[in-house]
Amino acid sequence: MASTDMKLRHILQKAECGESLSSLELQFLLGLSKPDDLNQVFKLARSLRDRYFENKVFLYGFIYFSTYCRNDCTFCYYRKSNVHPKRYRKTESEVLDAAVSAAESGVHLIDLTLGEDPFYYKRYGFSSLVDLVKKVKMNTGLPVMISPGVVPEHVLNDLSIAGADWFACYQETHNKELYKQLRLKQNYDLRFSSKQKAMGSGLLVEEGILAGVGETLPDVAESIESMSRLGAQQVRVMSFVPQKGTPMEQWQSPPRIRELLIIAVLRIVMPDRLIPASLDVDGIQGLQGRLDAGANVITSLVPPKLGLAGVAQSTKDINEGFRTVQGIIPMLNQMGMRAASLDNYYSWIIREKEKLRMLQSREMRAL
Ligand code: SAM
Ligand code: MD0
Ligand code: SF4
Repeated sequence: MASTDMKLRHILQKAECGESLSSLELQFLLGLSKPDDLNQVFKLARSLRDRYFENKVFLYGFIYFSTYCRNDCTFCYYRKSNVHPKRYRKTESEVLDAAVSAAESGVHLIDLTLGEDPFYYKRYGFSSLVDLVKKVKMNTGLPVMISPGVVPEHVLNDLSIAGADWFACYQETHNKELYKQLRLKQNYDLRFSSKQKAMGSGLLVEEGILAGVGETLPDVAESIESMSRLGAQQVRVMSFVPQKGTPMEQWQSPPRIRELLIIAVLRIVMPDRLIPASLDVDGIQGLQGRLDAGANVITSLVPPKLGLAGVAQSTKDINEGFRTVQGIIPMLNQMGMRAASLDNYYSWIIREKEKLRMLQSREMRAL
């Protein structure tokens, strides 16, 4: 047997037994390209996922309710200086209608997302955000994720008290030099520590990276290790999609195998974490590949016809109703998978919050 085959087999065996992998081993996996090798990695990723989650996936409804932003991220369509996007800020009752409609369609969670909209950073702005979370939770009875960008610590606390379950905030890369080129004039450490603070407030955290923005394989390995050290409950990767009117407009979107391999390696390193297959990159077309790579959450389901946008794909598949529970169920079933029950999802969240509390009290005692 060739020595790279032996090496691959050895690494996958270690991973299967729950042994941790070195950075070089992660890089080796991330650098594979032969179809047969890739299939072995995906197969292990799926079997680890099934060990913890069987064939059940969680479904997240996405509500991008304000597309105003004070930041100028080079990769993002909604960066402040881009003149192309339609800017909107949905009213409270519009958000509630969208959330209820998503809940009725069968999603397990409502993800309330916004740009760093100056409206919320002004006096009393954050209290209206906190209020919105409370009302979405009351009106839908569902777990809520909030993706507001970096907010002050007391706001994280208030959001948690108001009933938010998750704080999502993606570092994009854990290479500080690269970060500087992506999130212009945004403090790396502040963004990273907001996630630790969120956990301190009892919130579950989603961390994530972009693929195809100039990162190297050692960068990706470093990111995966960083996400694992952070202890994020949900970890994601999304392929960069070039956006009109931005400095990265002329870049190419990376070959999808890169994102798929990263999903698989995330699953191998963090087998019991939630890992999204986002519909925001390739729409419904890209779903099967991502689930086959080991993802167990479908995100960016958007209620159609309400004038709501996606992020990386601002309109793709939305009004056609493909980014809905109904739109994806046939494909799930074809793959032998199914939507989890809401009870399944609630139990997972409750268990993770309990772990978080135990960790916190242990840390307090150690002080
Ligand atoms: N404004 C908040 C923030 O930046 O944290 C919330 C929005 S956040 C959910 C938007 C995320 O979508 C980014 O963190 C990035 O990972 C992803 N994203 C944005 N533009 C993208 C693009 N062009 N291609 C792929 N992913 C993109
Ligand atoms: C997604 N478009 O799930 C959404 C977004 C924000 N928490 C998530 C990037 O792909
Ligand atoms: Fe604003 Fe978020 Fe886009 Fe950056 S990624 S420009 S913070 S909406």
